[in-house]
Amino acid sequence: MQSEESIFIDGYKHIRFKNENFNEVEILKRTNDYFEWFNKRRSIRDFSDKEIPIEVIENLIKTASTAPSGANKQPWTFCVVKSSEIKKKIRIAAEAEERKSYEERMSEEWLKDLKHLATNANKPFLETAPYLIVVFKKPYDIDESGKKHQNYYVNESVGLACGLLISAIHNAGLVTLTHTPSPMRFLEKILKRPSNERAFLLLPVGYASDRTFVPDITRKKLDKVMKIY
Ligand code: IYR
Repeated sequence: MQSEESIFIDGYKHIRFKNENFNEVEILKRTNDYFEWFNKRRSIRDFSDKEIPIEVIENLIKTASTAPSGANKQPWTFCVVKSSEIKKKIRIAAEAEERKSYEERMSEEWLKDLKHLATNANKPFLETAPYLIVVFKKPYDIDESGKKHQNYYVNESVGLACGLLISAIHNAGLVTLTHTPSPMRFLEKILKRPSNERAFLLLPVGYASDRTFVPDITRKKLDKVMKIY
């Protein structure tokens, strides 16, 4: 029996998709408003230690976890670090890696490219921000019997989930930074993640500190990033 609301394809249930429809004037306004709001997003390195309810973090992660993923495998784990002891461990390990990167691993050109952002190996935000979200990717899943099952387009999927997470954080009036203290293996050890998880990105989440300055940088002009065929 097939009803209006659902059909079966190859034995699998498909449910009727319903979406809001807007007229062209509304679409133009909504897309422009969304752009203007989004264009205010900045990567922030100075965090306030003001607390945030865990329910807010749960909502952010529920949003991120709506991202499209290869075969809908949702190959991610979002580890939320609230504990100051664990934050301290992460900071010590991250700063050790960053010192090596800034002193030995990064090329002259790379260091020159970062100069205008005023970054360095010190990462106080890893202890100041009320939460760190450490995102792990899962190249494969392990079932109860220990068998491995491959996931698909894992980097794309987890990257998309991180993008949605960043947009949800911005929507909440909170701030974050896409921090990549490479190599990130220490995060797997400190957070005792299973063997199929690899650290992907670390995002401190919180309020910006009261007097925060960000580099005076601009987005590329539309004609540099968009080509119409
Ligand atoms: N991960 C280092 C270095 C760094 C690299 C890039 I590419 C940036 O855009 C910013 C920083 C750090 O977090 O300082």
